[in-house]
Amino acid sequence: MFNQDMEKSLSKLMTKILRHTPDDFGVILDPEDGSCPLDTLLEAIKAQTKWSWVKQEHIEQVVRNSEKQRFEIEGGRIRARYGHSHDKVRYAPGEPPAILYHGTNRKALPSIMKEGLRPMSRQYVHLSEGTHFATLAGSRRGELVILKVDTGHAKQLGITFYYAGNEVWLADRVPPTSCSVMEP
Ligand code: HQG
Repeated sequence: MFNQDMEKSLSKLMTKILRHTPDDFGVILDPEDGSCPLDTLLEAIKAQTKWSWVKQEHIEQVVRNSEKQRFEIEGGRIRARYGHSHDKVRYAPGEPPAILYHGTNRKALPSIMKEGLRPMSRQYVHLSEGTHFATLAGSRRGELVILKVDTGHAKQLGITFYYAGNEVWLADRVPPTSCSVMEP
């Protein structure tokens, strides 16, 4: 039986392979879009003793049920849409809404207001069109703080924004003067 716990656990393994350490699983991701054939991912997962029974439909179920739409399947290939720490996936530059949101925690605020938003261990800073995604992200590490990013201001300072789909935008960095704390 493929229950919710197993689905979550398989999703974590998939993010590990598709975002962070494909080499550890013998998977080579496309250097442009970070994708690999669905078959390749399936074989890499099945090579793990614990997951030897997995079928393509289980992977498809994880993709379908991910509230944050972490993955994308197209033309027999699969990729993580965002969140990479491994090679830098390329995205087309886009025209973002005037305001984007970033969820963080109270302790990180002084440093962010001094040096701006940095990708830290990922390849890009993660931003969203609405506050829901930002709330999910920022609630993971202590007291939630939501930052509003003035994208027009950031663009004037030379920042490019990239669209990763499903309301998620990425940037190489965001200057501190483009960020303000959203009052509750
Ligand atoms: C913070 C998860 C100090 C930043 C999430 C964040 C999201 C700084 C942390 C997605 C800083 C990095 C991405 C600075 C940024 N000084 N702290 N200058 N600049 N930070 O996880 O955006 O469930 O790498 O505020 O929910 O939190 O995995 O990025 O707190 O959607 O699909 O440094 O990943 O989605 O943390 O999360 P992360 P994120 P999944």
